Amino acid sequence: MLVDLDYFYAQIEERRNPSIRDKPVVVCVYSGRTEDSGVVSTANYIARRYGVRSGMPIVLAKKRLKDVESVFLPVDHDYYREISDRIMMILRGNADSFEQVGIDEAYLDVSQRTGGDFEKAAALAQLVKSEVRVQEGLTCSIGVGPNKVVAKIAADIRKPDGLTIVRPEEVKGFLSKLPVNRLIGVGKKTAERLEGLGVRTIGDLAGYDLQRLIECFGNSLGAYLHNASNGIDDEPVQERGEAESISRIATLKEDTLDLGVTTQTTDRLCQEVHERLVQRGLSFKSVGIVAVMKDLSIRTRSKTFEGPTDDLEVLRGTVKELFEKFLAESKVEARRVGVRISGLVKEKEAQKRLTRFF
Ligand code: DCP
Ligand code: CA
Ligand code: CA
Repeated sequence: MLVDLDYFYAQIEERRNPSIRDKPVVVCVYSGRTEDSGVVSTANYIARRYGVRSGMPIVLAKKRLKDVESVFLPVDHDYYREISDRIMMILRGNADSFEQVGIDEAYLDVSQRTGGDFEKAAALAQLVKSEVRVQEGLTCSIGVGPNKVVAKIAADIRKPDGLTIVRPEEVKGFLSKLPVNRLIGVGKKTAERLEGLGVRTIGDLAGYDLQRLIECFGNSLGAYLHNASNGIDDEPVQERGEAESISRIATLKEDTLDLGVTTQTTDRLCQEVHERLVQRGLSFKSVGIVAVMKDLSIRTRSKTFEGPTDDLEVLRGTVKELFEKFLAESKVEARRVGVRISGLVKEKEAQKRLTRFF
């Protein structure tokens, strides 16, 4: 599934100050040259009804909204990033593997945990939406499909607060009537060139001769256009680059301050995190815990070692130790608990460092 937060920066601003909620809200990157120079970062859906769009000059947005009482605010990146990080934790906790794309969207591979059942995936998507709404007070739109290309287009179809499921047998019918620019990677230029070939919809593209696409767009884009328009995509969902961290979070059976209860859950999370670590051939240097409390506040603690390790028992022990101390000090009961390892390095490097001591 692809999860994308709705009008992200503007929705955060609405949440911060609910009194602006029923007005057009425009979040701006002011360049500082003159009072109104700069561009629109994003706008809420009320402002969009007046034609305000991301990337538009602030002056133009003001013109479109000149007869309406509206709210213009400067971007507050650090704050949006902090909220994004917390949401990504929630999303990651609901995926077999996870790939964040930009500040407000992510792909979740849920094939294993749903056994490939689209009804279960639909229920999981509802759960994700309600977790994000309850814990962060924000809405998102989700697309569920047999692969990333389809999930992405599905997520864009109904916004805000949408949920669109496209089952394998529905892919062709779903895609065929949409304009080609719905495909990621098809911008204005490619769309214009396709139009020149008489290709306007994804259905037109799916039926177009592959050889001729390759002649026009080269091997890689040509093949992509052919496959994507036919709903074919084998790109795996994977963490980007040398992922900064691996984490898992889960809801406890009951709200608690009891170390025995949390350990039951965190032991399992440690195992999952460790499996992922081993799969990717990595070692970790830091261990962190996170707890979402009964009052929905979020607490974290962490510990960093001298050198990297990939030992599951070290991970378990450290998590237990961190929770023991944390729970003893806490007054509010924990509702969800999470485990995170970071400072990740390739195993070989870790080995090299170790052997240096012998
Ligand atoms: N953004 C930006 N400048 C752009 C596009 C986006 O600064 N030209 C920022 C602001 C957005 C955020 O990135 O809130 C996410 O971009 P999206 O394209 O996902 O747009 P929104 O989340 O704002 O709206 P939507 O509800 O259409 O997803
Ligand atoms: Ca978005
Ligand atoms: Ca986005």
